[in-house]
Amino acid sequence: MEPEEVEDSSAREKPVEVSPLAAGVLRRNDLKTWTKPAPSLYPHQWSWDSAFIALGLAHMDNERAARELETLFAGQWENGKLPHIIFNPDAPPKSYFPDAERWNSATLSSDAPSAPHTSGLCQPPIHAIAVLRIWETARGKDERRVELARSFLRDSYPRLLAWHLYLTTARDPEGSGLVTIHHPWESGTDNSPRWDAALEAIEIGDLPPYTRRDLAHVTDPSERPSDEEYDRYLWLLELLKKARYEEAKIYEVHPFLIKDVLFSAILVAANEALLQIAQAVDAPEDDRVLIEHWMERGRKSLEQCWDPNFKLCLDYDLRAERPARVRTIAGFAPLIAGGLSPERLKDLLETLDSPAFAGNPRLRRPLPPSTSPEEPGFHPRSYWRGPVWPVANWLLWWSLLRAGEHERAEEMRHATIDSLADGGFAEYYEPFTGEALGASDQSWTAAVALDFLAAGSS
Ligand code: 2M8
Repeated sequence: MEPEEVEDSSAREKPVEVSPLAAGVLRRNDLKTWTKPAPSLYPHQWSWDSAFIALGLAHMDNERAARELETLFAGQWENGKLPHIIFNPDAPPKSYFPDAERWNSATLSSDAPSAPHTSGLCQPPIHAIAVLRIWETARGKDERRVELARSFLRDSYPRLLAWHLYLTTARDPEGSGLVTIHHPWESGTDNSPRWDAALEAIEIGDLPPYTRRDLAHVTDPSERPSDEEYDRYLWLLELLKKARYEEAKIYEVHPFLIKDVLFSAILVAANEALLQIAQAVDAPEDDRVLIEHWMERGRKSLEQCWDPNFKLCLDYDLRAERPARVRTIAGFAPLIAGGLSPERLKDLLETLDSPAFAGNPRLRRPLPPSTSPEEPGFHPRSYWRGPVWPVANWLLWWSLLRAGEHERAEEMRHATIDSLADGGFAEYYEPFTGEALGASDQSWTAAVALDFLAAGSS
């Protein structure tokens, strides 16, 4: 499984050849039908990691890329939810916590599959974007490959539609256009200061004892969430179990209900991809009208979350009935959702280029830190509190391209490839020094590298 045509002229001049190294990471983390996000820290299948991984694999082996998502779809819940983790029965014991037993989803919810075991949460819906990429990379290749990709597209479409239907109904009973998350882990940006105020307001009850496993894999604990944060994560999990993962019940009683703008924007972009898939598989006209409606409603609702002072979009805490006033990369949600007015695009680019983000003079490279260095909750080494994440760069790069901002997109692509050439395929990077942090050999970092490189060679 070697990368095909993923050479990039900028990377070619560098002492390090990024493409074969990226392919090597994906190969080493490959478990045949799915890929571990990282060699030891994450021994199970994660939802949005697998979608990004499929994007990268599409450039190496189209069939294997499709298989990655098929494995994930096998864990889909009856109600359409794609779970955030599918547990690997062969993972070394005590390698990750919370494990399948702690989630206990198959026993608690009739919506959950009895096998494979899954968590009770979900993650941002990159999947339709990945499915479309698999189709795009297969087109123009040999007939067998095109046929396989076409049949994958046909099989995936109802899965994706059910997934988006779940998000636009169960996760948006108000019909607002914004997705409600039940846990910071659903945002994918776990310990971002976006969630600090909401988490602080939660009173922890009788929490069953637990042992963190993540710290055994990362040497510096300051790079991971704190113990206080973990207690809150685990307490929320207990509450979700108490509600037997029932959406209506959760809405009634759960203390953490937040309209997540990044999640919602990714859903709009994924609906744009789903619409193209619907066209390709000749889906009923009604489906297409529905998907278009979701896109339009999503974009409108993000506009309502706009903060004119920060010139960014803000999450909304349904329990506290107020926006979370913190500047993080999630604020660029409207850029990801697309369909912007020229004025809004200008505002967002101004914020992106400003010292609050990629224009900060202390940065090693012009890449946006996950949290603005001007925020009190910023921390340059701590997970989603400040480090630069290549997957987040990918999302912004892709969105800049869709917005017609080719020069800026190229700058982001080159700066990200350079950071990987220097630091390897880390989970995240210290923004001022470029130091590699978290897990090494992180699959989605390698995967987006392959997609970045393919864009340079096309
Ligand atoms: C991180 O999240 C998991 C919990 O889901 C963890 O910290 O244990 C996040 O970065 C998340 O976005 C990512 O999908 C996951 C696996 O890479 O790790």
